[in-house]
Amino acid sequence: MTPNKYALLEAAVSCGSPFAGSERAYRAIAPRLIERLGADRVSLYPMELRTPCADYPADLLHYDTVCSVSEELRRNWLAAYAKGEFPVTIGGDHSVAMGTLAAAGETFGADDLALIYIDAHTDINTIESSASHMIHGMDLAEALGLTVPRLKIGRNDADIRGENIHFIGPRSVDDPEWGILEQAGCTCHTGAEVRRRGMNAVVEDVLRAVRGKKTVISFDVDVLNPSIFRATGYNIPGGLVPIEVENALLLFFEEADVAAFECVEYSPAKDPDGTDLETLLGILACAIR
Ligand SMILES: [Mn+2]
Repeated sequence: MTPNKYALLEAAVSCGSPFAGSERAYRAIAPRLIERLGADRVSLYPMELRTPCADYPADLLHYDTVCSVSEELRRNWLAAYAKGEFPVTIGGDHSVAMGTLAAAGETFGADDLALIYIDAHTDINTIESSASHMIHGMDLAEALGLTVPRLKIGRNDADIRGENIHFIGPRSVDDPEWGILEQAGCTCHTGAEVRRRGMNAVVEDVLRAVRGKKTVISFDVDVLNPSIFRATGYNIPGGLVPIEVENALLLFFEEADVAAFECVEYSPAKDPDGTDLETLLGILACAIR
């Protein structure tokens, strides 16, 4: 089903990650989506760029800034959904998934929500396990209610159950994260598994698992292979190619009950000639139509 109206939700923060740049992604992407879809099919939810806070706890870097963005995003998401619009979060670093998942968990209920997380990483570190203390690596531990109460967005302790989280494409997973995601019951289809079995086989498994659930798709552009796409913080070899992500998105949007979409970690500052933006817009055209 094609929604009548998309809500384009800006999440203007990059200090949940070690790299500046992604806080301006919405300003590059949104005008192009409006151009393609037409202004009458788009509602805009812009956000002020945040100055990274100067003081923050050593174990949660830029805590105030990151959490204020996720809280504002959550409010905008809920307002858009209440108007019947299809929420599209444009980050920002991946910490903004805390705002998206808080809103989706409150709307659909943790038991009825599934997440397809297309990313080179699994972002499931707790405060205790994180070596970097960057919140963009902890957003799923937050959504699962696995980490400390002070890192909490929205009303629910847990916005989703681990068994309803399906990763596609991870190839850079911290050692402690394997234990956390296994304990939580998440399913991880690594980049290597996609290469070995093919994307379609992985998509079939995920479709079967998310059947009957409201599904959020969170797409981190760093899942892509750096030979093709480099405009993001981490350029890790062994990634997916655009057509794999495009096919997966087409199938998920055709066959799953996709209720919200998110695209994060695109950095216009690392894309001076705009080549990667064109690649990204081709991928987004398979999700937002
Ligand atoms: Mn990532």
